[in-house]
Amino acid sequence: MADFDLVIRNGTVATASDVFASDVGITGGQVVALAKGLGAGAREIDATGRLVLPGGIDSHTHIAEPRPGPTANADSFTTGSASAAIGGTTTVIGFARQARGGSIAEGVAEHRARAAESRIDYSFHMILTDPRPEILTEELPRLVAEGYRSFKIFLTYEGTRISDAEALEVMATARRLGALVCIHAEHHDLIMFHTKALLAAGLPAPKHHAWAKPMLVESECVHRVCVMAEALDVPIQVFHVSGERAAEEIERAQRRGLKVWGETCTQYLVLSADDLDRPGFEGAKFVCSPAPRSTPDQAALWEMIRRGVIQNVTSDHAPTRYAGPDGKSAVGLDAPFTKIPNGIPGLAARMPILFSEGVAKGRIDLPTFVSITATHAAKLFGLAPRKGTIAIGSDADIAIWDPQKRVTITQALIGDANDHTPYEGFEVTGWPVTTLVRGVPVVEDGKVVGQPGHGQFLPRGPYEMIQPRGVFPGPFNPVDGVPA
Ligand code: DUC
Ligand code: ZN
Ligand code: ZN
Repeated sequence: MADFDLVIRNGTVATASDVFASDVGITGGQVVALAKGLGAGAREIDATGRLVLPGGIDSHTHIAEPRPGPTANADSFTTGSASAAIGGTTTVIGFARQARGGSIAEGVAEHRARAAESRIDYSFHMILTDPRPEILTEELPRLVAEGYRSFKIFLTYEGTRISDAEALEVMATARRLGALVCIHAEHHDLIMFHTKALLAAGLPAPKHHAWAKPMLVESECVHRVCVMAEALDVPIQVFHVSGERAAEEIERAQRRGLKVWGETCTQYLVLSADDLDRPGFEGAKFVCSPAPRSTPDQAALWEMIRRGVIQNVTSDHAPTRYAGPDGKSAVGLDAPFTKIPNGIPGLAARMPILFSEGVAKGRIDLPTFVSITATHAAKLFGLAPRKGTIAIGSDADIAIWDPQKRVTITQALIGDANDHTPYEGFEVTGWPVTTLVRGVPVVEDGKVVGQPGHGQFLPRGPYEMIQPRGVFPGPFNPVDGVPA
């Protein structure tokens, strides 16, 4: 009679705080023992020479999100979750979107149905495109209580963006309900001004996407949303911080004591505006927003990670194929950058690139890697301590890494439904060979073995980290209309 369902034996376990030699005993999908020399498992994995790490949490992923044509999101949850697991990720947070004029509850129900085929666990942010009073006061209280505890708002993109006045109403609602607001912060009118001038000057190529959205459009808006959050005493996360000046705004807000958290993405650490200038229309494969920046910006972001200003690195996986009737090239090989759908894929590449560029190259240590890929996201989005760590009682979401394995990233390896990866040819050291979700192998020796539907929805209840501070800059609390 075995003592455990599964024992991972002889590995080196790492969490966001410790690195130690230990076996891991798993029963009923949870970690139940951590010690050397554990008794027998019904199944055993020999992890000699391997790292045993918490499975990644990618808290910013666009999987199977519908969008108006002609282009389309390439992934279903079946393919997206396979790709995530290939790269060591065991939980994704995706986006349920409100259609303008429509209901967010409908968007959530539709996305739940799509996500039911996921092989790994999942939760959602709700994209609010039309925060009418009845949405804020009737739908959101119900949905937050059901476990959808974060909102995304956009301050740019026609058809998706909301005004500053609406953003303030969303923030006030989040404060009342105990939800977290995540923000796409770019100065819309300034982007439009640049865009008009670029097109008038005959500068419509993919590389001019970055010219239309210089760092200033982001850093101004990050500053603005931090001020709004300060005035209303509302915790926020700024999504996809792309370079130094935007990160400095986050740091300034944090120094004022605000609960402002910064996320960056793999692409801002390893890609640059030069990639948008590849021959022909190839630059379209790198069009995302904010735009990739410069090599000094990449270095500044690593420094911000080391200083703890940026605590979370996601993929912002937003896959559009290049070829075919719904691909990026379908807009026309001479189309202006304004017609190219924004977004690049990156679910599988995220953790290997961060491990290789971060840990293997000595920019960050192993606990920091665990924190930025899993633990911080678990805490910030209310999934801890069940997710994001290896501890007694946590879900056995585990990626077993070969830290020496050298891999050249190719689309064939990535396993999503896209037809290209922006990281094609990128060489990494370190690769997750086996990925377990609640103790069940989803990837084994590099092969996807997990079944669609194994993934579970993760409702998120109230939690301390996103409670307001109770500190207002003046004598009045404008959210509740009472003295502060
Ligand atoms: N930017 C986003 O904000 N979302 C998806 C893709 C992108 O580039
Ligand atoms: Zn965004
Ligand atoms: Zn996004």
